[in-house]
Amino acid sequence: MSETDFKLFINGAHRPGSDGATFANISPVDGSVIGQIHQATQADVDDAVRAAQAALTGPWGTMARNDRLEMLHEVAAEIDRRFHDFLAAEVADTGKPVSLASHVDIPRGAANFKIFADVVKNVPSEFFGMDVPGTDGAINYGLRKPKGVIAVICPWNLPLLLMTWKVGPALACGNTVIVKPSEETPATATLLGEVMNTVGVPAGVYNVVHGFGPGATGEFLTTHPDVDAITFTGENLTGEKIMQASAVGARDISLELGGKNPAIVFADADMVAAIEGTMRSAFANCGQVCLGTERIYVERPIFDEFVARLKDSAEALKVGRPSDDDTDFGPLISEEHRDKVLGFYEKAVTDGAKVVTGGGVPQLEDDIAGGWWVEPTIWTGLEEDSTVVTDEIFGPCCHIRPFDTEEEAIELANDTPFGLAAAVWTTNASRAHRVGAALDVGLCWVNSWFLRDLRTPFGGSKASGIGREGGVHSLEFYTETTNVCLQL
Ligand code: NAD
Ligand code: 6OD
Repeated sequence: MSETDFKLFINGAHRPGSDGATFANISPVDGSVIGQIHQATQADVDDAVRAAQAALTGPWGTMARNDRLEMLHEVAAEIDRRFHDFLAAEVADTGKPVSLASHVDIPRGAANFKIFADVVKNVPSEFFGMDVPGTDGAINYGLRKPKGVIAVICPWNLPLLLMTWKVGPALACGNTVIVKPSEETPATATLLGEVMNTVGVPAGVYNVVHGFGPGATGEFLTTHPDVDAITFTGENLTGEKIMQASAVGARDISLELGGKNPAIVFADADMVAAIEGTMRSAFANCGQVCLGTERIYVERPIFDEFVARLKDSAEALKVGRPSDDDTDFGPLISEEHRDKVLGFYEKAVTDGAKVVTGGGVPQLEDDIAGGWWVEPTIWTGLEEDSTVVTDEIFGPCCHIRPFDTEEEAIELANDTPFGLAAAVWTTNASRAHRVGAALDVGLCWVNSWFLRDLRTPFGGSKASGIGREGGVHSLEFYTETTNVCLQL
């Protein structure tokens, strides 16, 4: 892949879009153009779907399962071998610090292939013996078959991690995929095409179509009648549109959507751990993590200390060039997103917030001052009905409010249409179990955050999504089960 040219990857080959249209890939760090992205037309999407269908009945569909799973281990090994290419591509697209991408994004990109190859190998299907009077009985067993051609629609915040989180299990289950990366982050999906070819994954198994969403590549893909299932990560309104598209033909869908995630910090918490964990959950990836904390409820006796310590830690974050080893805070993804986040920073002030720290744009050296930077920001004093406290901002900011009782904290945390993730900080084990069970979320971390075991169910409750992926739950989504009932 040339660094400045992000082509489609269809049927095993990188190629431009059929009408030659491209658009610019902009660096979040300084606003410069880092490349041209080739845009897929309806005809290109049709080609990709045809290639994916052909691969299902061709060498991929007929390959022995163990050979297929072994091949996915080789994909992981090749990502590891080209670690620095993936790292450079991800950092250039997103502006995230190398210190983060080298520990989270790229290793998970490889792990998503290995772990799901092993899940498919090791998870048994169902079996029921059955009494049938007057006979020797019957046996029932479940056969898992690939669902077919899967459309994988991805966001920009963790491009390789979130794409392979779906492509890994989809391929392990024997499907073929067409990936539509975010228009902001085309690079690692494009690069993965090279890996597939190096390893010998048959043409048509992994395809990439670049472009925008509504009325463009994304919609061409999700409305394509020969796509058998759609897995989507992104914003709620986009998810609703894609769900409408999936209704045509009654195609299966998995939705991983937004959140407005709470953290609850009890007075008995380990303060050092709670501050360290909340620093990550509020500010990692410049706050652009769907699981991130934007509402913090702190038990009143430790409220002032918690706010003061979080402020000191936020002010100690090293904002700067992603390539500097000591940088731990990068820019937002785009100018549009920066304007949205700064709009919330203004709204917080209008709504009467006390700005504990941040609230603006940091002073940076001239060569990077043109990027999409904002300050890590902490507020107190807002009412719970302020849109700053109710709406997903997806930026490096949080509101902190005191509480007096466990019941009050649970009620505040649950008072949202979202239900993605929560973090609870306490050293009281009974309380940890009690609160973990009472929170209406798909994921509840206690004394931790974003600690991932890929065998566990992952997804959102309420408006934060439909379905679970991870471990056996991914197998449920990426396969069709046939029950074979055999009279003995
Ligand atoms: P987005 O919804 O704007 O875009 C996601 C993808 O959908 C992009 O590839 C886009 O081109 C495509 N798209 C947009 N409209 C489309 C349409 N009509 N048809 C088909 N495709 C379409 O989301 P984003 O801004 O890229 O990502 C940020 C959002 O993602 C946040 O809300 C965040 O919470 C959410 N997110 C959720 C999870 C999770 O696991 N629950 C993980 C990461 C991000
Ligand atoms: O860790 C994962 O598998 C996952 N899907 C993380 C999502 C992060 C959201 O930004």
